[in-house]
Amino acid sequence: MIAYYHFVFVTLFLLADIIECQKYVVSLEPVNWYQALINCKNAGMELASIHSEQEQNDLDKFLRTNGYDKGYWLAGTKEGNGQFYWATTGTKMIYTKWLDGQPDDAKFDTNFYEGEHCVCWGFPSYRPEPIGWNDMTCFNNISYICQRFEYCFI
Ligand SMILES: [Ca+2]
Repeated sequence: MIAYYHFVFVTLFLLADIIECQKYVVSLEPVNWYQALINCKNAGMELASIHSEQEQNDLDKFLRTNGYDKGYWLAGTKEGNGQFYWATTGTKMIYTKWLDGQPDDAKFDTNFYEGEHCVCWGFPSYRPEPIGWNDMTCFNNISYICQRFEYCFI
């Protein structure tokens, strides 16, 4: 019997494709971007980053399926020269999905006219469609998305 289960397990293992996939967790606790980075780390995860259209679609599907439709911090931020990068991987932002008119580095009195340097998915008061990214003041308190890479069977 044990040999049979071993056979079944090995067969399933060989038939299945193993891919790298992401597990996403949304925290609705509103915090600033820096705290979101720390909170994900403390949870054994990373603030979410998106490197391809496939990843964006996977995340969008996860958010829609679970009814998350507001604004959430991503790990994007920018250097002094204005180049956006992912703080968790240190890589330049190549793939982007900015909302129309973003990033606008908006300067207003509540951010002391210093502009917007951190990236969020949507707006805090945003509803789905179209979906995309917005640059915001890093000290805004909003929800955030953590991610962790896992291996999945398909
Ligand atoms: Ca903006």
